[in-house]
Amino acid sequence: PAEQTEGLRQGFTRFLLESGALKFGDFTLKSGRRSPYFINAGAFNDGPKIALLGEFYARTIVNAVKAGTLPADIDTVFGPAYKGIPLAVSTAIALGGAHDMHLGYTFDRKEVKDHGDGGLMVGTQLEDGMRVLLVDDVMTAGTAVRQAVPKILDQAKVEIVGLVLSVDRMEKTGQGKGSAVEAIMEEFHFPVLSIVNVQQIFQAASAMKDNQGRPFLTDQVASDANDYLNRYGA
Ligand code: OMP
Repeated sequence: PAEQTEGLRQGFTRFLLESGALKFGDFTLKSGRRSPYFINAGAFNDGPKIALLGEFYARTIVNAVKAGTLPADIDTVFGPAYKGIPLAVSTAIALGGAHDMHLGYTFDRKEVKDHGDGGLMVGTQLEDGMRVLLVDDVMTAGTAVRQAVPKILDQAKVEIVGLVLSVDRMEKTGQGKGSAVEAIMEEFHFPVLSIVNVQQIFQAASAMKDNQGRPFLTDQVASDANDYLNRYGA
């Protein structure tokens, strides 16, 4: 239900703010854009935080399965190395626990291994006909995902059933008018979901206070974010 999704977005926004994963300042992005905010999934760096992060992914996936956006019979969750590794593992753990969805996890090696079991992939090996769900942290221009998809499809004739992100920054690609997420969906023909998008973050955060009663967002931050999205938002 819509109310539950709303709760999920509010809860995740609070988690981003309280964990320090969402920072305000002056950040140069991979794309070269200078952004007044940055989402660093590396801030989810201890057991409780990574477990909670996995739970947020799992709930987003379960909701999408209920809505028919994702199939129920997914074989494995793939997270591109390195940052995608804890995402895939924590998501698979959360799905297998409270949500009773038992599936594998898979990630790629960045270096070639020529001894032992060899292989480019770690975890559940990709085989023809498998259904693979991609997870990643943040999408700006979609470069990270464009690199991950061919690596997966080179391994076996799998079906990529979708991509789940923590945050959709809702930015223009630089070519064409749509967002990077829209461009990826069109190019690869799978749904792209996010736990939250940047508009929902700022909407939810504007009403939130830290544990000392101070608002998380200053007027300056809100106005800088608004300017940035007017320029780069899709
Ligand atoms: P694209 O590959 O352009 O979609 O950018 C997404 C990647 O940039 C992420 O996987 C991160 O490596 C990094 N990033 C963040 O982690 N958080 C942000 O808020 C913005 C970026 C970024 O550089 O665009």
